[in-house]
Amino acid sequence: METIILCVEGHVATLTINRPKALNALSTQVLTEMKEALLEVERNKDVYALIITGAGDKAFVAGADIAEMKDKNVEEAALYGEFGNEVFRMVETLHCPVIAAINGFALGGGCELAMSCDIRIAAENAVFGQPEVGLGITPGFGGTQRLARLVGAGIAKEMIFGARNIKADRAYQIGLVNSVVPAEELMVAANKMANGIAKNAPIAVAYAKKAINDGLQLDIDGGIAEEVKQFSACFATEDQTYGMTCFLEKTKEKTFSNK
Ligand code: DAK
Repeated sequence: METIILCVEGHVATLTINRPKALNALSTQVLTEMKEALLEVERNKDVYALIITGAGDKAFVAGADIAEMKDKNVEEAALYGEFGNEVFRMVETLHCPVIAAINGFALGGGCELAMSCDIRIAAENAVFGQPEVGLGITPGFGGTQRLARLVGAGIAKEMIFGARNIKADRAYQIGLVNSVVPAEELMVAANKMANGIAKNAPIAVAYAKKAINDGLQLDIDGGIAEEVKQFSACFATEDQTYGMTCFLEKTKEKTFSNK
């Protein structure tokens, strides 16, 4: 792969979008290679958490590739939108939690990629925005849907209609990111969180992710039913017996088997 770097350390994988000269803009090649990398992570059940970040110190992702998009016709734009959404849904439904480590501009498709992750940690220099209407288009990789769900319709509309960027502190204030850290501490913070997650029972974490994500699409009764389904499924795992035995035997250091 030319535009994606994937590395695995222990139970944590890091996917870096590596096209810094174009501020990691999402060309078809980037999206295609990202899909390939995500399939590799999905196959590797030893990966308990994934971090997504951008190469360089300026951008997470500055958006979809405007040069590539400019001359598309309606059908080509629809195909491009579908493909981007397919890749972002893979991020959202990956078996393990995905943390976005946002190291600069997260605009358009970059903001949308961050929002398809489970948790967002921003560097102090991060900038967020959905500038699409200033280019004559609407957000096309889920921005109208995920931003409204994350920060509420009013603030999402203000950001999307106004095409105005916001800084990291405002993103934290509106709940778009979980935390803001100094730029030089970003990857340390992301790895600390990922490794903290990886210490817990991976199947339980995966089921909890599914219960939250699927439950958000349902009414409260449907959501509770989904939770019951995931909760009871945990009792078919060795990690449930092990985790509860460790508690009763006062064993502090646990190593879950992912079975
Ligand atoms: N696409 C392509 N190249 C980009 C880019 C992008 N989004 N962003 C930056 N670059 C390139 C620049 O062209 C420049 O290339 P060279 O001129 O050096 O060859 C290089 O990266 C460095 O950028 P700048 O020289 O502009 O750097 P500055 O520090 O001056 O400015 C900036 C940084 C992030 C403020 C600026 O680059 C900028 O405004 N970039 C564009 C941000 C943006 O508008 N992003 C949203 C893109 S639209 C859909 C599917 C998808 C989408 C919509 C619909 N459907 C099919 C329905 C998604 C749309 C978007 O994401």
